[in-house]
Amino acid sequence: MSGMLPMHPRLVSLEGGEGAGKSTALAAVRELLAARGHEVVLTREPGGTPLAERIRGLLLDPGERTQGAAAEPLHPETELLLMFAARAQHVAQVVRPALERGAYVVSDRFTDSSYAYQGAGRGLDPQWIADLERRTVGLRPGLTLLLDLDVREGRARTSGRDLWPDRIESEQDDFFERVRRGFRQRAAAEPERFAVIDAAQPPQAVGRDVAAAVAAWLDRQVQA
Ligand code: Z5A
Repeated sequence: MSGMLPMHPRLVSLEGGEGAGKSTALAAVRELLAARGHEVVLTREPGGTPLAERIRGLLLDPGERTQGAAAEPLHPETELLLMFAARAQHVAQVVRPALERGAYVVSDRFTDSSYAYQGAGRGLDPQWIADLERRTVGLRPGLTLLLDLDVREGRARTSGRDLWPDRIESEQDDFFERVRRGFRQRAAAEPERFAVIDAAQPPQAVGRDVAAAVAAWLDRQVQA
C-alpha cells in the first residue's frame, strides 16, 4: 500500500488537472526553497531523463502524427506500465541521486497522477498501481501540492494553446471529473502529506498559498 511507503522530507510533488497552473506553483516552490539556501532540482513526469522523455512522447502522441501507428490504440494497461517505466528510470537517474546528495526535488507530477489518471480515470486496480509503486518507487513525497480546479475552467485555460491536443488531453470531461475526484480522495486520505490549493484564484494568490504551504511544511519538519 502507498500509505506504508516512507515520505521523503525533501521530495515535493505538484499535482492537479489540466490547466491548473502547475508552472506558477513550481516557480513559487523553487523560489521559497532557494531563498532558504537549498539546492533545488526541478523535474517532471512522465519524463525527467532523456529516455523517460522518449517514453513521454509515446504516451502523449495523439497517434495521427505517428507514422504507421495511427490505427493502434494504447491500452490502459500499456499506458500504466509506460508511466511506471518512465518513473522507474526517473527515480533511479534523477530523484534518488538528488535526494541522496541533500537536494530538494520538486516534481511536476509524480505517482499520485497514476492513481488519479490510470486508477480513477481509466478504472485500473489501485492495488496493481500500489504494487508497481512499491517495487519501482519505494517512497512518497513529503509534501504534495494539489492544485484543485473545476475541470471545465482548467480546460478553458488550455484550449487554443495547443494546435493538436495530446492523447490524454483529448479525453472527455467525464474522464477528467473522475481524475479530479481521484486526486481529492487521495488528499482526504493523506492530509499529513497533501496541501490542497484553490487553483481558481489569480496566479499571484495561487503562488502565495503555495509558498505558505511549503513554509508551513518546512517549519513542521524543524519542530519534529
Ligand atoms: N499523466 C498520467 O496520466 N499519469 C501519470 O502517472 C503522470 C502523468 C505522471 C502530461 O502531464 C499528462 O500526463 C497529463 C497527465 C498524464 N495529461 N493530462 N491532461 P503534464 O503535466 O505535462 O500535462 P498537463 O497537466 O496537461 O499540463 P498543463 O495543462 O500545461 O497544466 P499546468 O502545467 O497546470 O498549466 P500551466 O502551464 O501552469 O497553465 C496552463 C494555462 O493556464 C496557461 O495559459 C496559464 O497562463 C493559465 N493559468 C495558469 N494559472 C492560472 C490562473 N491562476 N488563472 C488563470 N489562468 C491561469
